[in-house]
Amino acid sequence: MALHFPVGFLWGASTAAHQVEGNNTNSDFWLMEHLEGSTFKEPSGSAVDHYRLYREDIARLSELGLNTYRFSIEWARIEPEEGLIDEAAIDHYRDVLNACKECNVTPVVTLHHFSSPQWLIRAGGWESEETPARFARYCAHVMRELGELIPYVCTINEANIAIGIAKIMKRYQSGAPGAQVGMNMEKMDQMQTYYAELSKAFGLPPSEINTFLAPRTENGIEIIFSAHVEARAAIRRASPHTQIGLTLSLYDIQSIPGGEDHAAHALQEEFLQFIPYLKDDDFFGLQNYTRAVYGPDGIMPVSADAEKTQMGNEFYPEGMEAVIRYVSKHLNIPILITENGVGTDNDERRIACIDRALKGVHACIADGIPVNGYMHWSLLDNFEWQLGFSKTFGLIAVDRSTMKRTSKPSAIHFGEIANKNELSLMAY
Ligand code: GCO
Repeated sequence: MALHFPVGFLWGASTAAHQVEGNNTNSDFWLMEHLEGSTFKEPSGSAVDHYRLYREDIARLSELGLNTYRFSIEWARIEPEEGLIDEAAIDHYRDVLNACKECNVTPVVTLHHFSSPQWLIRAGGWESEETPARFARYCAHVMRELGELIPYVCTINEANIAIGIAKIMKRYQSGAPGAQVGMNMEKMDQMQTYYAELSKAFGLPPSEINTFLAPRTENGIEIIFSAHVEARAAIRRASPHTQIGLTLSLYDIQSIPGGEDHAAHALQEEFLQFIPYLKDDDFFGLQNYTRAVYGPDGIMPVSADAEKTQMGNEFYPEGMEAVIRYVSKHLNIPILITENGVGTDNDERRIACIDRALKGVHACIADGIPVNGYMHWSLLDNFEWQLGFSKTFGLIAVDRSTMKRTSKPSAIHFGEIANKNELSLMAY
């Protein structure tokens, strides 16, 4: 039996600049990765050299059968110092967009994917009242220059990630699901040394270093979402044809008897509270990797017999359907799946992840929910933030000693689904 997808469905894969490009030297992450006592397992270095090899990577994506590429533009490259635009960086991304066009690939561009310019952090970062205006100014500039080549833009990736990070810091070592991003919990103990170094590097007391991937005050959360709203207005002026959204990191939220209130609270905290900021967007970017189950005492540890991913999360592709359903119940705009995937060295499980998640996507579409695309995380094995290169989410493997790319069977499999616009049901 085969499940057919709507004509024009966006089949794609995602990356983020800092995770793939390499040598993002003006970003806050670059600085943090190189500190003594760094919580990063290794620095990003030349990552997978995508800043140089993007044409090859986009051609490969297209040859596989995919028609969409989600990638991010690095703010620290465009504006390495406040107010100073690097025209060569603009030209670079123009060429990335032209490479997509030449391959008939639809670009979905993210304007902020976790990393920020160092100067922004020195100026107060993601707790400063001035950050929304600074972000909107950068977005407007990019969209004035490149907007005609950009049909879809995500302003901020996982704008709600601070909620997930605060939670995992609290429940660290409890065995509950981690954040849907690579945080290195083993090094939590050396946080103090690290913060002292960080303080020197940024010239600020630790409490005033507000990078994006950190717990936020309530005011900080509001600043992030205001940055989205201001950027949206600026982008609409600069490039009226571009569809605008943001992305959130969402869990399938489940409960067992007695856990219903905790689950309801999680839904409110992780999703519902943000709806006022999103309801006027053109689309919603949904990102899901696992489920979180609540019991009478709150979040429950991942069960011992569950299949786990390299990230320690439960392998649970069925979560996708549940998340689409709760999002569409509360938000009446088209949905793009901007990330879903699995860190694994067993590529057959990646195939199972794709098929099982897509089955859920299809069921939602069949019920009339407007899901217009699915972008797998990730196109390439890459730099999983604090966890370095140890986690493999890619459809394409990269030998970092030669930068040679090899498509995995999952890439071929996913490409065939995209080509045929249909999913054949198999048993896993
Ligand atoms: C995210 C991320 C990616 C991660 C992925 C896997 O948005 O959290 O976009 O940067 O690599 O989630 O953990």
